Amino acid sequence: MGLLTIIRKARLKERQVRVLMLGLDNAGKTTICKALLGEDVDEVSPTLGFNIRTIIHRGYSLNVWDIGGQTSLRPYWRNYFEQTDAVVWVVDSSDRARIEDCRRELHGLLQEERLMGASLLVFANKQDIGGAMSTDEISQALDLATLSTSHRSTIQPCSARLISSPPPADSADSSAVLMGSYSRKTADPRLLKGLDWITTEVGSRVYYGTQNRLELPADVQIAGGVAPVDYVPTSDSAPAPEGGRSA
Ligand SMILES: Nc1nc2c(ncn2[C@@H]2O[C@H](COP(=O)(O)OP(=O)(O)OP(=O)(O)O)[C@@H](O)[C@H]2O)c(=O)[nH]1
Ligand SMILES: [Mg+2]
Repeated sequence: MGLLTIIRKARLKERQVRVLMLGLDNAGKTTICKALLGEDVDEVSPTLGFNIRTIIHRGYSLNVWDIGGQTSLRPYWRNYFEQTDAVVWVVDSSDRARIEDCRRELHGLLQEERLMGASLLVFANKQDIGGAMSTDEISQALDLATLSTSHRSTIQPCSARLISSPPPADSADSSAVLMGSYSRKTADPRLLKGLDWITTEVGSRVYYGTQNRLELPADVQIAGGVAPVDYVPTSDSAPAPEGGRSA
């Protein structure tokens, strides 16, 4: 096991997760971060560099790097690849005109050697817009089936601008963890499902890594589309045997 792998596993055991959030400009990356942090989603402007946001979810600190997606900024994405545990690829589901650009960028990105160990969560955002592409359409257009042979992946429909009413104070809803004290707005629960998937993925690396198949805690639902592929540990990815614990 290489030194970087050891460092990475130590970090995961401390429940620190590095998440790279990428996608074409206007996809809704920054809005998703704001929604997940209970911030006002009406206040958003194009990201010209990057934002780092820490989202606490299920006892994990997800350090989310939200990078600007404009064409001129994409060459700089590679500056952020190191030590990435999960890539969150955000798609504007209403943007049919650029879905081929979106596919090309995503496939180019995942060729990167430094991202080989990273899991892939695709957020099919803007589902609130009439005529938005379904997750099946997006899966096909992005050819996620091919990517799932090299990266564990899933696709999750969502709408970062969808505002649901807060659950009751005694609710066990995991969004309570995210929001701390509730603001007026709460995030689309489907965004939280995406975070559930990431934390389960990371948990599986630390706790289930020696098994051939990813096992999920009973309360975790995987989004439709590309289900997590079977986990075949490699010499680089198999951690020392651990007791089975869920994230
Ligand atoms: N209708 C709708 N609009 C959304 C949704 N999510 C984001 N938007 C809007 O899409 C636009 C772009 O959102 P951003 O969050 O700035 O997109 P971004 O991916 O961060 O863009 P860059 O920073 O340029 O890469 C904004 O006008 C948002 O209000 C959504 O789920 N539904
Ligand atoms: Mg942005």
